[in-house]
Amino acid sequence: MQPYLVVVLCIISSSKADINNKYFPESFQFGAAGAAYQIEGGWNEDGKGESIWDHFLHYNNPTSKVIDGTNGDVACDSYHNWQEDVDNLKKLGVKLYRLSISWTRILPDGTPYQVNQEGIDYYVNLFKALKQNGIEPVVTLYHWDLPQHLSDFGGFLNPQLADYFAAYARICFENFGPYVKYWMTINEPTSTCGMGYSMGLYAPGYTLIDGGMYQCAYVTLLAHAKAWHVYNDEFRAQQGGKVALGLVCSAQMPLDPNNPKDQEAAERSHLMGCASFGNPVFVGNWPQVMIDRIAAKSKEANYPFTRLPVFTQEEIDLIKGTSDFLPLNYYSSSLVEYIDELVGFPPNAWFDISVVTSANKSWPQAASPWLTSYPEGLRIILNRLNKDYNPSEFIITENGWSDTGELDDQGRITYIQAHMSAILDSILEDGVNVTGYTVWSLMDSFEWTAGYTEKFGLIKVDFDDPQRTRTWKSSAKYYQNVIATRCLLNQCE
Ligand code: GBH
Repeated sequence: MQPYLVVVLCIISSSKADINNKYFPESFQFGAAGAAYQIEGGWNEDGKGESIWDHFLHYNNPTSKVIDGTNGDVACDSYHNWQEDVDNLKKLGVKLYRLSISWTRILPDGTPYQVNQEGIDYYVNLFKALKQNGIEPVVTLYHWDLPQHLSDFGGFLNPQLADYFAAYARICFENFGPYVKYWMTINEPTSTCGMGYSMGLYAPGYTLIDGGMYQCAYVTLLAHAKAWHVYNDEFRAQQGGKVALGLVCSAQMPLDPNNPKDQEAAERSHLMGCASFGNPVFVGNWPQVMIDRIAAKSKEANYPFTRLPVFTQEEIDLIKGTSDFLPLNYYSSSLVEYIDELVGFPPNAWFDISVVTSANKSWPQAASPWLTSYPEGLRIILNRLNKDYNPSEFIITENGWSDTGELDDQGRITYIQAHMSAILDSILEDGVNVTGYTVWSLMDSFEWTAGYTEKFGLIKVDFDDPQRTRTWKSSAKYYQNVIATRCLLNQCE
């Protein structure tokens, strides 16, 4: 045997030895996840209106926005193949299926003026089928596919969007509430505000680098809070579900753990990232360091006001306490290095934070450039959020690994096994109440700017086949076995 092979095998077996060999608690629920634009297709069928992603990818040169020039017009065609999706979920043995509702399937122009019954029927049929198979839907109201009409109104830059969103949420609660116990209002606002309104890489494609992201964050928080209050005031007593904002967070660790400057930079990176949405919802208001730094940087750049919208006390109170659980998306973590303050014009969020982040070179690299594997980071961030926010319950609503689509996807197995192990450590050793896990993703799907080049699915979808044939990968079989045995290894104790 080649010496390097021996080394590789030792690494694999020693890492397996770190896998938690206890059983998952009886109450823990395994699941899988996906999102409307990424899987449904049927983009203009049965009365569905145009979303910003439809618009973004129909009216621009496709390869300028998405690496392979593709879009979600058909995707996995789950609009037609949903029964097969339910069959696969049932076969896997999951108890949770996280999906999102396409706003423009329900309200074609986004306004409550006209409700599209065919859109309502699609989801009701899906929810009924899930329930009949003992699967609880975890429903995201907004996974990035804003109605184009509302984007023309200013989208997440216009505070009135919060009222439109609350009206849409009410219609969803009315029609789907009887089937749904877990609602997520908005998925990963850090991603959609940053990529959509500041970097311009996601729809609607704005490059408002000085303040688009903050205005979007402000409107997002108002929209989320108003939807939560609609549920709380009008539906909770009868429906008894939970509503929360979906966060994406990771461990921000000092590059040099002993360097106080790196420690401070790492803390700042956490507070101006994950906590920029976590604090308003769980604590009230933006983190103070964010308020102070953006005010100072705005002043330096000759703004006679701060670029971070200032909440009124009434708004702080409206938003605070509006999360009934903590849906957490976790993929990878960062090492954070202190640097001198970045200055330049125009000012922007990057300069406002002024840190450099990187991945440790020893962390395995996925097909997505931004994704490396550091399972311990999940445990670290869970502990942090548990301490700061003390939510009644965590669900890991996204976690997964991308490759180029191989059926024998050992990399995905290694990643999800290690991350589920970290979750088990958190539950059993740290006393963190994680009640569920919905792996990203059930099937290969449209991966935004990466098109169909990065595959996250447990199940392969043949995008060249009009039938969009689904094929189980090795990871699906592994996950099926974990669910059946509630154990990550061949044997548990
Ligand atoms: C998730 O975001 C999304 O919620 C989900 O829809 C998606 O399918 C999944 O990731 C996998 O991609 O283009 O280099 O600037 C995870 C957090 C934030 C990761 C935005 C990618 C853009 C990186 N994402 N980020 S880059």
